[in-house]
Amino acid sequence: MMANHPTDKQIQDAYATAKERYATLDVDTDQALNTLAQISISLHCWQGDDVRGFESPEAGLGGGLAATGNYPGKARNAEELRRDLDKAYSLIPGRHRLNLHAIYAETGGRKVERNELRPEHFANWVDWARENGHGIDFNPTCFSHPLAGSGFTLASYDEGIRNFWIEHCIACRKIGEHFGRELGTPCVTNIWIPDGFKDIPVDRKTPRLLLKDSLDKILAEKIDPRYNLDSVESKLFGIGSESYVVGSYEFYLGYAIANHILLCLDSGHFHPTEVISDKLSSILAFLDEVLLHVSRGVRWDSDHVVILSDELQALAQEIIRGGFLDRVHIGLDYFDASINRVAAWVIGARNVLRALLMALLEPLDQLRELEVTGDYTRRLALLEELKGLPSGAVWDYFCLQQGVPVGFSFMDEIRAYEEQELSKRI
Ligand code: RNT
Ligand code: ZN
Repeated sequence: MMANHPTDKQIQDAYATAKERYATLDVDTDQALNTLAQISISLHCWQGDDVRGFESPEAGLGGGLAATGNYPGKARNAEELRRDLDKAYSLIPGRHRLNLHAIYAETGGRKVERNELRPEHFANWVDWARENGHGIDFNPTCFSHPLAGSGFTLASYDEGIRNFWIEHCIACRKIGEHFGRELGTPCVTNIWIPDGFKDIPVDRKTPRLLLKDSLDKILAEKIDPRYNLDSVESKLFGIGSESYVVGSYEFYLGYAIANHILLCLDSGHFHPTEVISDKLSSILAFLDEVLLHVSRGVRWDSDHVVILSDELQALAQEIIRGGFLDRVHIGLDYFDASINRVAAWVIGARNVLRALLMALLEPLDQLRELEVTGDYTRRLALLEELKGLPSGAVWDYFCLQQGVPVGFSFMDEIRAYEEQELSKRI
């Protein structure tokens, strides 16, 4: 299918009309776009190679994670992954971050144990990030490893196993600090562990106390928050940990508040009808900052590509309406191996930005006024009316302004990249 794309003039005219239309509601579209241009999304490197990494990609994915599909062209090494990321960033308006995992270390073919990883193993990533203006966020990889084979890491009953993963997490915080120092923007280092039981445990308490103790050891050394911010990510269940997950929401919420660190909310890590949008205003009453793993669960934590769903819009509205932009770190977390992986990044990231734009285009003062004065009829009517306003024209103009393809035309670039690059990877 050859799509006809709108001309620049058509985009500009549509924007001028949209701007006037929003002005009737006292919404300043230029201001919304200025704010949007400042927002950085952290793109998860692991969408590019189905969470394999470079350590032993043949070994298979552990931790109860699953990337299904066999679309050709996944990145097989760091050069390919960076090339794919470059392509993705070039199709997303704005300047964005990279979310790296420890298994993406480049050790020059030498086996380096995870507890011995150092900043030098990420030198190429730092150089690339500096050249391209990306901040980096980081994650210890506490899965896909023989010492995670039992399903337990930081909460293992085996002290040796616990210590290995404690050392790994400490090493990762230092690498995060290095990223922050080198790139001039703090790295959020996020700990997620798979620990849990497939079947009903007898003792739910002890693993949690062990995890608490491990985290205390990991965080014992203070690191300047200008360089590294610590975060912990909760989960409800995983494959192989259906009955009990040590690092539950309540556990980490408590831990984060007690220790003044960040909490990571992954949209796929709750009961299927439970949403993270409603949690932000509660959590941020007690925590300074949170990290989001924006994902999409379909019936379970399936990590589908993020679409412009009602929940994504609700999440964006909570961030904007609450004035939380500088306290919420927005990252993506999904892995779909059944479609073009570069497009998967682009589609998800563009959707997050679109949701934020729609939230930025709300006549917030008016809506608040209606709520405070108890005029819930007008509140409902106005909220519904807003859905039909031309936010798409504002979005198109933003893409034009930022020098990235407008609308569906980004898929032309994806197709060309697939022909020139991805299809050659056999
Ligand atoms: C797993 C967590 C975690 C991972 C990444 C790869 O359920 O969501 O964030 O997806 O660390
Ligand atoms: Zn996650």
